[in-house]
Amino acid sequence: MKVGLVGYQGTGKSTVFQWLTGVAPDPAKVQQGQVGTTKVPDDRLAKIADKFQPKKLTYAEVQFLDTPGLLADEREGNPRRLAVLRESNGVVVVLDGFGATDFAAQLAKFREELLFADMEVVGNRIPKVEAQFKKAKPAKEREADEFELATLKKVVAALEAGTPASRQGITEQEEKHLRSFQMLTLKPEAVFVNRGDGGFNDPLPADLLALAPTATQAPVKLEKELAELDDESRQAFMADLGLTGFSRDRVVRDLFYAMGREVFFTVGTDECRSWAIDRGSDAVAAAGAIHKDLSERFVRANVIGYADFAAHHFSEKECKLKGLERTEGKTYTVKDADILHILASN
Ligand SMILES: Nc1nc2c(ncn2[C@@H]2O[C@H](COP(=O)(O)OP(=O)(O)OP(=O)(O)O)[C@@H](O)[C@H]2O)c(=O)[nH]1
Ligand SMILES: [Mg+2]
Repeated sequence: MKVGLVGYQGTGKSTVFQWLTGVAPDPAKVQQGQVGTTKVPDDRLAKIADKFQPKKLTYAEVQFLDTPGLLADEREGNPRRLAVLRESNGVVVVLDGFGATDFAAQLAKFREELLFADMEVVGNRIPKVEAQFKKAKPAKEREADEFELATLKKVVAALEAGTPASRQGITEQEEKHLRSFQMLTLKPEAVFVNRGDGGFNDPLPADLLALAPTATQAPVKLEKELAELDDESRQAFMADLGLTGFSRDRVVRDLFYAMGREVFFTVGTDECRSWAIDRGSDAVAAAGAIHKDLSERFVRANVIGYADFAAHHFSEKECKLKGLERTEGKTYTVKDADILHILASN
């Protein structure tokens, strides 16, 4: 999963990128989108590992992409700057929360950039399809061209009216003609407010909190600076500022879940591990996250819910005795933090 950090110039994307990934931003790489990888912290997995003391402890990961900032008053060049995002699986809009206060207006304006970029890429295809009508073609192909053209025009009109592709009710058949555009407004979107050293304890405005997924915030630069201090001064400063802890782990988790992902666990004395999957995945897809082979030879999954596992000392044996380990088939919808044991044929 690759998540693009996007925003206007100077909203702090590179600062947030470094804070999330520990990777120093390299101006030479930003045009292509610099990638950094982060483990998704998980207290539940940490507790499981406390019990199992495995040889290896492995966390699911998420990749963040630092991208070039957009120019607020030069819309023409922005689609080109956004092109680096096409291959990402989701976008995090980073808003300036240290120099500006109009968060909702910033977001609305930025969303227009995404709409505009999609309009351009889809709209550019229209004359190419129209040119097809000048050629003699069998009726079947003609019909396909007509369908494609109608789809493109409908999508562009809706984008022009301000409706992101994700809310256009695009059908499977229409999606086939749109897939190659990798539309930005079709990707999951989260909003992050990069707070300055004041106001970070204030709640976000209601319209941002009402977003689904809800917007999150943190004083990123401040936390980075505090992390560099020695323990004593850090504690003194934090007490002064009314900061009770660092928010990086929470933000990584918030963004991971905001992208429509969740985890399941595999446990044992060799390895305890969290695996990232799309929310709502079935057991076969979960097996495929471990290994393609495992999904192809899937027979069944033994499942213990996390709450049951925790309530019974993280003991598979105890859960089995209590009848809390279920046997599930291919179509079982995995729940976040399920403990899975996949059984496959030889
Ligand atoms: N005061 C203050 N300055 C910040 C904060 N976050 C970032 N900055 C500053 O804002 C400037 C831009 O930060 P970057 O992280 O480079 O912003 P960016 O979004 O990557 O910028 P571009 O890549 O040019 O679009 C830097 O000078 C940062 O030090 C903050 O929370 N408070
Ligand atoms: Mg930058």
